[in-house]
Amino acid sequence: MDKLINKIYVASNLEIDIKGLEQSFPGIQFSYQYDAFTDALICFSIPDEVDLANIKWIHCLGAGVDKILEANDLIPRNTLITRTVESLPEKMVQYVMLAVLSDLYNLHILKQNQLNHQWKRLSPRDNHGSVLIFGTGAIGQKLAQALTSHGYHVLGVSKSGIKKDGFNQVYQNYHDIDVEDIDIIINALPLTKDTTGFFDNKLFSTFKNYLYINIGRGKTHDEKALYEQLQMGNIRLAYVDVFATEPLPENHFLWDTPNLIITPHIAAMTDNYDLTKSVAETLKKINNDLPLTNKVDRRKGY
Ligand code: OXD
Repeated sequence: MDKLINKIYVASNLEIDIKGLEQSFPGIQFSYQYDAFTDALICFSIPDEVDLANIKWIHCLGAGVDKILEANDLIPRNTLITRTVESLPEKMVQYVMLAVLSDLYNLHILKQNQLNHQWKRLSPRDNHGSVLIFGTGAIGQKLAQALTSHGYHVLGVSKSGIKKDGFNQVYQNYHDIDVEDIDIIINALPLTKDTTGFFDNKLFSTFKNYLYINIGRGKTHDEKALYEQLQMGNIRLAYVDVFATEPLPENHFLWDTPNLIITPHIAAMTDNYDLTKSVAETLKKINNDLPLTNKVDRRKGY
């Protein structure tokens, strides 16, 4: 990428520290308006008004770059794409721990009993089973470390099958795993051509009586299959934060699905501080030719 960036269009409601950034990077202008001098973008998806031919750098507001890569064919070959990571993995850990602990204590059943004025002393579940995380990137690794420190045995599935920090073992194929042992499945997959609809009835029904958590993207699972597997009880409880269509339409069948906790894409939201820090650190590395840990591999799609 040509390192000379002049004007960065911030296509977001997040208030980044423009004054501080402009002081740290003299010569670079940040603006909430697009104009013909714009040669870099901070966005979640490519705004319609942008002429991509002039864009040298695109920084994604979030960790998932699927919306930006919808325009991959129109983005110049040399354009650098980076993403925000910062505190997002830690926030994902909090969300996952919320789901895991509320399942452990049967919170959804206790709440139902409360609504029925019923005092039933359900013992907490035991937590001896293994956790299986699909996706072993920055977020998957942070989850694996946190769950390991809570005493869980953590397995992973990834395209490469390469062992990563926090995982006891990583597989290329979920068929190679001892299915009886799996008590919790976490879907932290990025959305790519290969992962679209990856969680289907076949995958879901390979495992039995598990907690399922999706913090990745809604389109990586088949929502009808999710509904059916919850009905059949293969999934005992699901926490789902992401949906094929967001906002989830008012008349969508998932709203009334038993044992499904719906959260409106709030597991890990980028805030002003995260974004400012991520932009500053990425720019500093670009200027000093340092390796970027948040660079997107456009061919892989994440
Ligand atoms: C993200 C998101 O990609 O919020 O970070 O979905």
